[in-house]
Amino acid sequence: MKRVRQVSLWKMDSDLKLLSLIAAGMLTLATPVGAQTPSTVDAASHAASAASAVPMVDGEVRKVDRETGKLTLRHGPITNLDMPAMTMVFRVADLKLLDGLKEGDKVRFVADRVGGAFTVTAIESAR
Ligand SMILES: [Cu+2]
Repeated sequence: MKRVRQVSLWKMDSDLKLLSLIAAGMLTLATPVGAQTPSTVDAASHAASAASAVPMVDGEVRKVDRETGKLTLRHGPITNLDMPAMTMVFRVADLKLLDGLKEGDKVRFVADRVGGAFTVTAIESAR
């Protein structure tokens, strides 16, 4: 369920804590009638188990724009987004993710849809 993955990634970014709370509320609404109202702890542990399921994707840096927090990547298939290999622009969840990145770098990264925008939530250099 896509929503659960988003909660887990939002949780990594304190700036998006509010969105996480909203998403947790949606999970509560999705609970079948008759079930106990899940606490926020339940939602968090759900998210934690889903986080490990989000795969790292191979990519290559095409452009780094620190002004706008945008990162252009040539990437392999992103299974959690049902996206084939392509070159495209991502937002980054945190400007710190751009530190040390430059055009031509081979990377491994995690991407998800955050607030409707394709967003890199984690990235590391690949050897
Ligand atoms: Cu893409």
